Amino acid sequence: MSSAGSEGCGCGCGMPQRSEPMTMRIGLRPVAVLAAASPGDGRHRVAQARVPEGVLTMGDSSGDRNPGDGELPVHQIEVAAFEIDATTVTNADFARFVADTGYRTEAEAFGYSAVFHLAVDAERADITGPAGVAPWWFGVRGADWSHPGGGRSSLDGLDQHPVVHVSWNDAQAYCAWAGRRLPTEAEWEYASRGGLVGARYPWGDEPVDAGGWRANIWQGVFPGVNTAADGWLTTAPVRSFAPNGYGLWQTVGNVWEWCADGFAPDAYQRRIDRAPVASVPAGHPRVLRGGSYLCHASYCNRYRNSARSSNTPDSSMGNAGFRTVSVSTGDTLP
Ligand SMILES: [Ca+2]
Repeated sequence: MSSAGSEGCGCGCGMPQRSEPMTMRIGLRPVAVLAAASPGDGRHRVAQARVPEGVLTMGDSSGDRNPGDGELPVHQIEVAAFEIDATTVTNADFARFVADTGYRTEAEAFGYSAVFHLAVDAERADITGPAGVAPWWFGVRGADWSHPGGGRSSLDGLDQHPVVHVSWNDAQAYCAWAGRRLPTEAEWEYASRGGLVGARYPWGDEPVDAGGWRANIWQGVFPGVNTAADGWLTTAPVRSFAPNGYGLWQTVGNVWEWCADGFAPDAYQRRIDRAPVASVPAGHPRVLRGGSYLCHASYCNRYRNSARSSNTPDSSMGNAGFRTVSVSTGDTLP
């Protein structure tokens, strides 16, 4: 985006990167400066879903994978039981964090973030033009978590929508405050599958529009015409549609979700099923999962359990948020 660098992340919706991998700026407010919480101290109020221990069959088994995303080979991983947010963190949740800490997100520090062109609500002078290789993304000065469309927008009516314009580093700061952590990529996929082995979507293999819409994605002709037949042009409230078998809402569609892991397209081939945070350089791209309201079967078919994407940890955009998991004794992730 603008002078900070703007290569696409390689995902189908062309999410722009704020900085090139390996040359990023470290998060402006190190996680360590925030007072760490003890798990269960009440700061984090998102309802929990219990995911039992088991064996994850990880990767694409549907045949509609995206070349280059690294969804193969399908393989199995043992996953310990954990508790995960039933929904993504909402604007109301994030507002409590900001009120308690005074935290400034990276979008606020940089002064801009990436907004999908149909969602821009800003003065023309604040729109810096296409943000990178995808012309439907604009770098918008004044866009941040509390101004999701730009300087003229607000959170009015959006308390229960997912917080967006938060970078991976911002998500880490929230986790430190909340006494939580981001899910690993394997934990995220296991939770999203909701107990269904090998299914394409959290609800099974039925199409997303069978019997009514089951997720918030794109309808129409991308990127110019969105009929919003599912009810939503951009984000939907976190408890929209129906939860999966483990009680998780909207793991696919709505917003991409940051995971703890560093991203490598050949991770499965190399059997690096989970790259610990500490093992990747600070600016290495991080995993994003679940797709967003911009996904469409004809263009960015990533509203699937196994779909993978990534972006640099200082990048923020209007279609990415996060959910957290419980910290257990023995966890090695921050
Ligand atoms: Ca939609």
